[in-house]
Amino acid sequence: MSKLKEVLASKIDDHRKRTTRLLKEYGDVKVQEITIAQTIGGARGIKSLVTDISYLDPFEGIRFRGMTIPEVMEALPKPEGKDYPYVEGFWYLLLTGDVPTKAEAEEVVEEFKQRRDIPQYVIDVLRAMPKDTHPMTMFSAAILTMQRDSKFAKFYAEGFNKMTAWDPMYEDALDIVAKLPSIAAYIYRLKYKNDEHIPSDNSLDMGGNFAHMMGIDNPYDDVARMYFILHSDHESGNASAHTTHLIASTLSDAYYALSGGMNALAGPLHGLANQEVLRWLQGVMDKLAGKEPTPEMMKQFVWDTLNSGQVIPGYGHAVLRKTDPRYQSQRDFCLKHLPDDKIFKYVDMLYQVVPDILKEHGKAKNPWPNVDAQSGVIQWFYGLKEYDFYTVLFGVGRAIGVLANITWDRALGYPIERPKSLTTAMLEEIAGIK
Ligand code: HAX
Repeated sequence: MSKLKEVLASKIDDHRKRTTRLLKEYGDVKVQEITIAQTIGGARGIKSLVTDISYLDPFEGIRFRGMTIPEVMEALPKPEGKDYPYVEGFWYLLLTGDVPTKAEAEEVVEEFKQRRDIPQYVIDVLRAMPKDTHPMTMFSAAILTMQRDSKFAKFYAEGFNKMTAWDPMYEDALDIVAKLPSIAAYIYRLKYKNDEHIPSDNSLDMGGNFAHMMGIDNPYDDVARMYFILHSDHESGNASAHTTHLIASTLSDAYYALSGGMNALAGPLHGLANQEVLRWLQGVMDKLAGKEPTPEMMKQFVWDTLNSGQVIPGYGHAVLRKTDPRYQSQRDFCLKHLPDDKIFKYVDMLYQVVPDILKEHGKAKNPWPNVDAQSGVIQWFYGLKEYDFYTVLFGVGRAIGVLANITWDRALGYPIERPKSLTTAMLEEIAGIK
């Protein structure tokens, strides 16, 4: 058994006692009251999910296993000479809550290498899809296609045991996380690089190998490491994490669950916002026909978008009430590596003008930028200009968080999710409307 799996097994044993105690001795303690606005309004703020993998504070932003983004980037082991940590070491951290040593992280690197080749039948399915299929459709389909190999589904068919169900879920999760960069790179090169593919390099870690298979020079390897880590997890209520959790709660396996989660990520109010930011900026640049925008011009574009009834992509958040630290982290990267880039300057100008406009507009509860406002700029700078691919990159990262979560869901025996609905007449009665 790998060190990671051994540590995880012992953490699960300890943690089960805490969940059992809460349920048995304190199950009737109230967490909160719920309003009509929350019931109608997309369950906003309703505390009905549990995860220990990450926590999102509205004013501080995300913490992974209690650590801020800069703390994670600092603490985790890095490949020799690189600025960003092994994604494999981050996977270890999310699963166990422990910062791995370099040797422990590198053991996971080796384990991922063993599992990263894509089955031929997945390639056949991708190749059979119409060429204008959206990359997210291809990505989700590829994940779903691999369901036939699910160890969890086999385990269920052969006799399910609630106490050990996390083990095949973990094995599926590992198989999937290891393969996703290969699948993403295959889709990219099939669609945009004349169907010419670059075989994986066995000397490289996940981030390094992804950059290599994409055919993009370094430091894109560090971009990949940073990107996958930043996009991994945002506690459990966001649409992709929640969808994955919901599907897995039916004892569906990780392939079904993640494919569904990726379909949620593909919505423009969620992960697709990263492509929308670049699409929107391209529209601005086309209108300017090469001229530099002034802040006044930029303000006008923002107002035109709002007045036409559209949202400003990359701004606002359902939980956050300040600038997203994932945005900040990518901004720091841009300031170091591409301070003079034209699109970065546009994005930075947006940061100067959009919050005040959204405040004046008076609708958005959070006028500040989220992760998606900054991420496309970096990809564009390194030559990845096909912006409809950006959400796939988000998906590779998000898979790491949600798959760690559903492994723990099975470890703690969380039940099938089934909230209750009411009718409008019932709400009117509760409100005292005659
Ligand atoms: N531009 C214009 N209007 C906005 C807005 C924005 N960026 N953000 C919110 N609003 C509007 C909402 O559309 C809503 O309008 P209505 O009352 O007419 O329905 C109103 O402000 C209140 O919304 P809210 O409570 O502030 O925000 P929600 O929790 O309902 O929605 C969203 C959060 C992220 C979906 C929203 O801010 C939005 O649409 N942002 C733009 C799209 C985007 O960047 N999405 C990615 C978010 C991060 C993420 O999940 N990444 O994957």
